[in-house]
Amino acid sequence: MNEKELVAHHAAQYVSDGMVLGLGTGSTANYLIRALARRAHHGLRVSVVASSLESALLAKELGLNLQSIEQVERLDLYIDGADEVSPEKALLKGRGYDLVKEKLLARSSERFLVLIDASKQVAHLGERFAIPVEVMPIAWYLVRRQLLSLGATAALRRNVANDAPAITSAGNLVLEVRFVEGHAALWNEQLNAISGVVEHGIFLNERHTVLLAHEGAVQAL
Ligand code: A5P
Repeated sequence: MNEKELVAHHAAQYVSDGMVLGLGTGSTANYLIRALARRAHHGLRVSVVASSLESALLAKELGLNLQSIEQVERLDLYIDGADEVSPEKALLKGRGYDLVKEKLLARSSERFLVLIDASKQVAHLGERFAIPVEVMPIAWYLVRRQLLSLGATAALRRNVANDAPAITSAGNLVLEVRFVEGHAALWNEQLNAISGVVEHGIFLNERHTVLLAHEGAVQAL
């Protein structure tokens, strides 16, 4: 069992009967979905909503009770991975294509559980990856100009074939942004103030719990 699998298996124990659970996206989330399906096969009653088609298909294939986001009245818990976690527990997410739903579910849930291994820990956000800024297609150039005026760099994310800009599941473009100075709280404020920005990958520590798998053990940060 690798550390992503270990932390996902541990997190699946946090789920209790009758919960409505949001499923994240990525390899750690996939391990969680599999662990959850095993518990459901032993009697756990849970409804799930997915932050991506990939997670929805896996949940359905494994027999989980998949609901659409528009149907659920409440979300008890959202469980997902992250790309970076700072010492202040700020998160960087969004290297996939479903940031809009990830953040919607994370923010709409009573609790948000973040699952990481030690490779995700950074001294400050943006250390390893650019900040994903999801923008309306028509707005990308104007948003980029505002970001440059803030002293940031911003490049359109390319698709895997590198022959066109990447398009997210929500039909938007993504600017990969790097700020020269400042910190996550300031960047969060600046990005939230730019018209045409649909979502960005900075999750300040609102109230999420981070579970870290390290050297065979899992601890809550
Ligand atoms: C999806 O957009 C991302 O935020 C993922 O949650 C993040 O990239 C972590 O992915 P892994 O669990 O595959 O490391």
